[in-house]
Amino acid sequence: MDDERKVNENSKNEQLESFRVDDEGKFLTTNQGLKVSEDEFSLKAGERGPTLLEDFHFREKITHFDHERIPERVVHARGFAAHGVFELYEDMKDFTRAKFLQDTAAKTPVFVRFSTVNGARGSSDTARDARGFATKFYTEEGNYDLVGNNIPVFFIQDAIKFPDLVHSFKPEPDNDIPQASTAHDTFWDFVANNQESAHMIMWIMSDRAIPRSFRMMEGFGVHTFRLVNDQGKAHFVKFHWKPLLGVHSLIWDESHTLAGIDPDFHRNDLWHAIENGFYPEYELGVQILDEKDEFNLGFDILDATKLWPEEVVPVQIIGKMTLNRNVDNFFTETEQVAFHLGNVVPGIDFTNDPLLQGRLFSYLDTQLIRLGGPNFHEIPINRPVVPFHNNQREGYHRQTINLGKVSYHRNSLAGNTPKPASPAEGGYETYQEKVEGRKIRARSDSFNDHFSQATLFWNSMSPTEKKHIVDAFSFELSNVKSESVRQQVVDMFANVSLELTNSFAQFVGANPPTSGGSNVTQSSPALSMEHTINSPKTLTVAVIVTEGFNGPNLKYVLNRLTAEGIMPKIISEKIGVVEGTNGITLKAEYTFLTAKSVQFDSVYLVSASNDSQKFNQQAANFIDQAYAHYKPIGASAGVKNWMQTNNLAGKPGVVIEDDMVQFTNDFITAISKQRFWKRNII
Ligand code: HDE
Repeated sequence: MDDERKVNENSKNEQLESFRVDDEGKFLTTNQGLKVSEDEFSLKAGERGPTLLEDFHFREKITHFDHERIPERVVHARGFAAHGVFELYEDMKDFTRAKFLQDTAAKTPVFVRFSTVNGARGSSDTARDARGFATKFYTEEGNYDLVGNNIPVFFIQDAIKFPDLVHSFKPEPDNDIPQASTAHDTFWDFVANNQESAHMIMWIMSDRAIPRSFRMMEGFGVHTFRLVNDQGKAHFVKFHWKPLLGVHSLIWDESHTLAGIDPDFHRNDLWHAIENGFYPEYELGVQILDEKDEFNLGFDILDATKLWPEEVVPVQIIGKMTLNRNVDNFFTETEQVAFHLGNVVPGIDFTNDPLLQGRLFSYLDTQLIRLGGPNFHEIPINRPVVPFHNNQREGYHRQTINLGKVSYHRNSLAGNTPKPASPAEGGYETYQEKVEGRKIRARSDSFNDHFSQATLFWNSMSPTEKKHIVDAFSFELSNVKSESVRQQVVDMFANVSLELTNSFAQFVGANPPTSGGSNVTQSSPALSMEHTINSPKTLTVAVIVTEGFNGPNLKYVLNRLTAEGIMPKIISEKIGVVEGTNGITLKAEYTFLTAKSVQFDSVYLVSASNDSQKFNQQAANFIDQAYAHYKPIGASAGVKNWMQTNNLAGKPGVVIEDDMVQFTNDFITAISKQRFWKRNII
């Protein structure tokens, strides 16, 4: 009776294979397969005459073009995605029936789409914003979607407020300004008047909202979900993705500059990492809570503005996801992928989190308008890798050719099939949570503490992270025109920390708060990025060279850097071959016209130009900027004097060659460290 449900790592790829078309070397045809003899000139009555309506080829080509856009996502419009595989470390049978969380030999195909939330499809990658982190697992029991963000909490507690939140942060409706930015009146007006947002705002003002790379950020399911095992026993669960490269961020000045010179910064980063075989890896973690502890954490676990501190409920690492293949086509895969929280498999269930409940409605509804009808599950990227059978028929763009006459249940003509499966046969069974209550539009009192965890977050930050949060508040509020809104925000965040508000109130033209302060003294070290993994892998070095560089020395350094997984990028006077000593040559990919310091993690000055003052000045500017952004700087022996004259020698994170081996070791260590906050920068 049952269908073939074996899934392996290649299942999705094999399924997509049948939809791939390679046009190269083929004759041009219409969509009807007719070979076309002319594609540059429309059909006319005479060489200078009017175009004829009869020109079916012209009409087909233009009509298709006119319809080439679909609505962008209301939120998360700008995104980038990749294929990969999920492997389980540990059998989770005690907690869940989900087969892909039981079989440690299984390799489940996945598709992940990262996104910004606020900006339009063409906006910049590096805007200050939460990042979407949506994963579709193509499992043998159907698709499971974990639609998360890189921040573990959310702005609001009840989905009914989502349109209000989004209207407030999107560009203002009278002039459609500003793009992809929360630094404007309506957003901060929303914040001050919806104080449940306090905790999320602390994350948004922190460096988490300007990630260095999609490969270097965490992911969170945000809501409390349920895992249910074979015996029907349930546990509460929070999902985490932990990047093996650690969690790293840009700094605000960089992200601003990048928005102009490389708006595709994160796309480029992910695409090239995968193309170069540096596959991004994230471990899947779960925080599991026994049902009897539902009320023991000191806050309501149904409230999406709360996280479970890792020191209280440890994160258990259970598997790993590796992204190992770029898409073949952005539109058909990244743009058309349709995530939905309601895509679950047996053993994963929901809770009454009112934000989650609302999302269960919204995602399906959104796809109907975006993808033009109810058959979007047939689009290749959305198809499960196992067959689907039901009595749904017809609708726009239906592709399945269902056989037979019967499309209803119950029936006798088809032996009453397709038929529901019992749980033992793999049927999804909703967890039988006991629910009773009066119909009421209200929020539980247990959702009313909006500030304690915002303070917990603040207390957990390092001095550098705190400074960045203060700077972010100062920047955002300085862009708010309404004096009253600025004051309201200061007064609101006084409840989080007076240290915080006193540090920025005066800069934003507001009065320091007259009351406030918090009694919360706890911190959660896991929240600080200072304690993350530092690895040199996949970090970039801008290598500045001119003709006549010391060939053997540079070759040695570059070999060592690449052996560590570091990616050197050569910058010179012109692109193409640069000749060094001993017949050693390099290929420059960039000049100062096409490369700016903000695009690289570190810089290595190898040689200066003997005959170009301009080149030397540009190199100096490049290094100044890297220095101001606290980045590692390496210098070869040949430019030692130059480094000394420019006052760079001896500064934190500045490594100058004396001994080649020692220099290389120190430079690699500096690159792994990424930032040298001890520099005295005004
Ligand atoms: Fe979403 N969200 N969301 N969201 N969300 C959408 O669905 C919505 C929320 C998230 O790469 C939309 O297909 C409501 C939290 C991601 O395609 C829409 C609420 C979290 C993505 C929608 C939330 C998310 C979306 C727009 C409040 C983190 C991009 C396009 C209850 C856990 C998925 C679409 C992709 C996309 C609704 C809140 C994550 C409108 C109503 C909390 C990663 O349906």
